[in-house]
Amino acid sequence: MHQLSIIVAPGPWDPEPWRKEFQAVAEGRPVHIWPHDRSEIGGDPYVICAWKSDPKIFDQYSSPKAVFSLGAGVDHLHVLRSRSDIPVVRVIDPDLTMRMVEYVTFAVLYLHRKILFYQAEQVRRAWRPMIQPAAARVRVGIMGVGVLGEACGKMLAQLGFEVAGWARSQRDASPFPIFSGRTSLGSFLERTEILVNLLPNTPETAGLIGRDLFQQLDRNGGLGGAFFVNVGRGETVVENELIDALARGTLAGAVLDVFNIEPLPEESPLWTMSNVLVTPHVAADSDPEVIVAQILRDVKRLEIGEAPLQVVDMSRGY
Ligand code: NDP
Ligand code: OXD
Repeated sequence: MHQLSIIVAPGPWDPEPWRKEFQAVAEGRPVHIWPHDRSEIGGDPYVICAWKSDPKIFDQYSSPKAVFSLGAGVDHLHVLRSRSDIPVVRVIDPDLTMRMVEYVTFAVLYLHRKILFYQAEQVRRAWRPMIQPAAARVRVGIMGVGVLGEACGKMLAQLGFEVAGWARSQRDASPFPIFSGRTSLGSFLERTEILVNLLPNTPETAGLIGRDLFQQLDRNGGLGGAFFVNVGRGETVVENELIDALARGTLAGAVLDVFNIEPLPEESPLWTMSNVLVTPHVAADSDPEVIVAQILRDVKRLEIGEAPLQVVDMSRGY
């Protein structure tokens, strides 16, 4: 096979850092930003590298040799679920994983060390030390223990937290206990005070986390309340039930990076709730330098007839 053309469709992201990075390593392969460079795209075999781009691209360019997600999630490529002929490739990268580990560690410590409350006290000029449980008395539960969830859990366990995970399938070995499947979800929630969501958005997980799950969390543990950290996807949460749980005290607080609608609409109550920290989907950014290098490695594999690494099973959605 000849060298492949590279079509880059970075959707809402600034295309220029991606253009620059792809051109720097493409070794002569044509690089086109879609839709800006549409008129230049010729008839050569190509791959598409996409992030939340208009799905029309797959009507116009319907036979890519592979589609690369520019991030870890592939839910934005749901239109390809029926195209088993097109390999969809995800990012697995130590840099992105470390960024997520940093964010989740920060969020858990932020809640555990009650910084959420001290921030509100500072506004009132109030000096009010609160009882501080040891990390070993705080139970963190991670929903979704894949590449990112497992790395986050390991770090939290090293800090002394009592960590457990919830996944779809059981595994032979894990650095912390794993509950698997719907039948064990109740037991997982009952032992959890800080719930961290790192599930992908799939037909099975959409709308899974809501009132019923929040009510099952342990509010009588070392922290004296239940907390929620969402870094997976907004679509997996019923947002009005989350807001209600935060208003009623079912949840004592939350750190939220992902939302049903992004950017989070100005009128969302989440912006002004004193027990909520909002960040604009920045838990683990994709760094063009590292991600493009990974894609180029796979483009070269495709050119010599080998399958890319990290192909996703789009029939299950992650
Ligand atoms: P992986 O695919 O490696 O792991 C997914 C995990 O979710 C697995 O443990 C899987 O279970 C579990 N899972 C999937 N479906 C179900 C289900 N129906 N029931 C129970 N468990 C389920 O994904 P990553 O760890 O790499 O990433 C997770 C998500 O994080 C991404 O899909 C993306 O949405 C989000 N993300 C957010 C970022 C941000 O900046 N906020 C940045 C990067 C990613 P099993 O192990 O049994 O397969
Ligand atoms: C991702 C993300 O999936 O940034 O990589 O959300």
